[in-house]
Amino acid sequence: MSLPTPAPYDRLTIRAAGAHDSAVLCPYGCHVLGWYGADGRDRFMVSRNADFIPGKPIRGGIPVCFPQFGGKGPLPPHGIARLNPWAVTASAPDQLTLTLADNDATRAVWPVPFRIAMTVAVAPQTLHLRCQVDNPGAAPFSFTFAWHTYFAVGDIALTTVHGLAGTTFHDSLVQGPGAVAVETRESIAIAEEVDRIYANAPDRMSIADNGRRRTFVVAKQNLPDAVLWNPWIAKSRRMADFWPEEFRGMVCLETGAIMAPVTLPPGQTWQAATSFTVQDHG
Ligand code: TA6
Repeated sequence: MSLPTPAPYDRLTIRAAGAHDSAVLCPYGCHVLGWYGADGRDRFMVSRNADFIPGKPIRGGIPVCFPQFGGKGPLPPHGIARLNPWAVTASAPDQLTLTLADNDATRAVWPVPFRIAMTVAVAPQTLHLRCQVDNPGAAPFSFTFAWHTYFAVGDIALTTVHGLAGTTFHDSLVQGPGAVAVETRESIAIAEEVDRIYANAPDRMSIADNGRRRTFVVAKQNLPDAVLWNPWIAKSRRMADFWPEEFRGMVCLETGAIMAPVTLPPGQTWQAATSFTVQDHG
């Protein structure tokens, strides 16, 4: 059965069975734009200045970073997956699967046969992400990957991140040997720009959104690394697709395979997942 082909920025909504939770995504980048509870409050942040322009990334929600995380490489920052429309290949009331396979546009930037499929499923208080990358070609290829999730928080000054104590991180804001250190804090507060890749991070982490009296629990599978990012004041002002004060209402806690690229032999498959659970404290 061929599924209807929505336009790249069409809002596709999925709803949890027997609950009020819902999520909204668009085919462009297989980009999750929103995740909502019964109260209608967004659990993700999308900038009011976000671009919805072909060829540009959407600021907020869950950018899919593939086949390159970050800007150090031959591809556009965070790769090409978030810059191309995906096809809807499976649909149910509470979940959608979208797929991007190599085409003339992707091959012009990254001359590699690939297929990436992502399933987004919503359940009570929970959002599940699953990803599968296939190598249909005759040669191996390597990639890095991340879900670059922008969590909405009531006030960054009242927000703490947990679960990373003892993890080695690479501070993207520091050059030289001092860039590598071990996280010592069980409770990480954010009061300046932070941009850290935590290598081999625990599979369970959390964000205490004390401003909105809720906790986000992040559980990852087959994604060794995590990224903690907040642009803070100066970088926020340099981002045209971001409102200068929006850093106060967001934090990125990302799950990925970043430090060690994944090499996929011909005919092989790579799978990974991440689940978000929100606990409301009333
Ligand atoms: O995940 C952190 C990071 O790599 C930061 O260095 C910052 O560049 C952020 O991603 C946003 O990247 P983007 O290309 O979406 O502006």
